[in-house]
Amino acid sequence: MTKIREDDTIAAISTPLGAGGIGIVRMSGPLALDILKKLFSPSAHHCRFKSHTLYHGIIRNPEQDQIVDEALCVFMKAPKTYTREDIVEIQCHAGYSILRQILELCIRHGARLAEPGEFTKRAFLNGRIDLIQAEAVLDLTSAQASGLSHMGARAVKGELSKRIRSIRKGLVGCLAALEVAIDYPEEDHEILDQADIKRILEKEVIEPLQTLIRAFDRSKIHRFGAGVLLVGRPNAGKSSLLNALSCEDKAIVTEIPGTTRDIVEARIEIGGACITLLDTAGIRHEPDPIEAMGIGKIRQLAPTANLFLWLLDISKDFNDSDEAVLDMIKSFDHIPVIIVFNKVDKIEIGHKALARRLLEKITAHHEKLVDTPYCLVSAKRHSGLDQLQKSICEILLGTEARIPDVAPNLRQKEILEKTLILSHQALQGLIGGLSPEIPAMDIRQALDHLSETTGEFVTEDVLEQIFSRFCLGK
Ligand SMILES: Nc1nc2c(ncn2[C@@H]2O[C@H](COP(=O)(O)OP(=O)(O)O)[C@@H](O)[C@H]2O)c(=O)[nH]1
Ligand SMILES: [Mg+2]
Repeated sequence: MTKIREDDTIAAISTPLGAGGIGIVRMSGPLALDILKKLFSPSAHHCRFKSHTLYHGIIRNPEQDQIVDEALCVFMKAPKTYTREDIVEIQCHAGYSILRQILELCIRHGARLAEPGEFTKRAFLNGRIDLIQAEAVLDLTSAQASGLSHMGARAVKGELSKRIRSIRKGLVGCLAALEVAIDYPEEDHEILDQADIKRILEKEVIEPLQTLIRAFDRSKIHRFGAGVLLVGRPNAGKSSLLNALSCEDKAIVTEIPGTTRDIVEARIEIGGACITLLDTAGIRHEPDPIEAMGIGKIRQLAPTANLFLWLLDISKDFNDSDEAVLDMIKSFDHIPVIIVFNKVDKIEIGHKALARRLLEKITAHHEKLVDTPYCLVSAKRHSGLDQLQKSICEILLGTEARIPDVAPNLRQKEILEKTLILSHQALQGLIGGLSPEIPAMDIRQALDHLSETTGEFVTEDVLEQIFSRFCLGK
């Protein structure tokens, strides 16, 4: 990313490219309105470009006096804008050629192409949002499922920043008291005594830090999604189940065993998290060469999976191929499993007894699966899927699958961990009766780390890393 000159005017297409109704070209900076005036002929003759008011008109190429598009334009005067600079948005039709022509006109008349994330970076540099809020904007623009957008929306509002500020306040209070103790060691201090400092460190610093770090762990699946691998012998109904769960017709389903050879993916949302279902080749005792390659792919993918759904045909007995599946599952012992007895529609009665009998055989081969949850479904009739989704949710997100309201991202969590270690160290120092200089040093360092979360103290490298992950136009 090039070094930003904050006094220039930037422009970008701010809506995704592709077929759509409308597209938006956005400009931010001191020339935004002047450029708009050169390109835009408002329908209303008395148009004075009042701030935050939408005007209808035509965008023209002034050199060739050519109409580019009919548009709605808005000028937003600084500082009540996203970047705290003057902003112009030109809403036109979404065709790429139109958007590009308008962007080129903006650039020809004095703007420069924005870097990825530069609008948000300006909002940060101009003090409208802190770094946590800026990163939350990134979450909001990339969220595939409701969990991340829920956390993102709260962080954009400043709720995570508020928690961090409160921890900072605790640390600052302790440091101030320790500094008084360093400067005036002989006197009794009114501000905070040792017991107060310890209590604040514990209750207002360490505990809230631990809560936030735990929230990161709880939010991991919401943030990064999860991979669920469907495994089972050929014809167990894996592809049918992928289609049923995703309500799509993604994978080919036939009665011919060995139809699926490549991995087929489908995304679904469970408990607010984005889950990638991966349909795989059937595993059998003696695979043909192509099936064997498919099974090789499963082995490659398996270590990254968060969960196996092991499909069995409830109407069939446990055989060598099921045993081959079990061997594969056994070799990834740390990955949880849900046993899915499929095709219950083929059996009139006694599903549970049949399932139990199969379970006995499974556990006779692998005792560890004794407490493994199981579900009875019919992928064909779409029955039992709610219960299956519930089990998936419980395993991936826990029984109390509430989406955390605030949770740090990985960068912030790593900083919080460093802050926690130093705060602990300070507390131990105080308990151990060290002279106040030493815990004060720890707290000062903890504060330095903490300020990297909100961005009061942050290097250009870190900023570049963060904002380069944004898309153009945000
Ligand atoms: N009766 C019944 N047939 C099913 C069910 N699920 C799949 N099948 C059939 O079983 C065959 C194999 O299904 P498929 O999904 O391709 O199995 P895969 O090889 O495990 O991917 C197809 O003929 C499906 O129509 C089910 O729940 N009930
Ligand atoms: Mg298949």
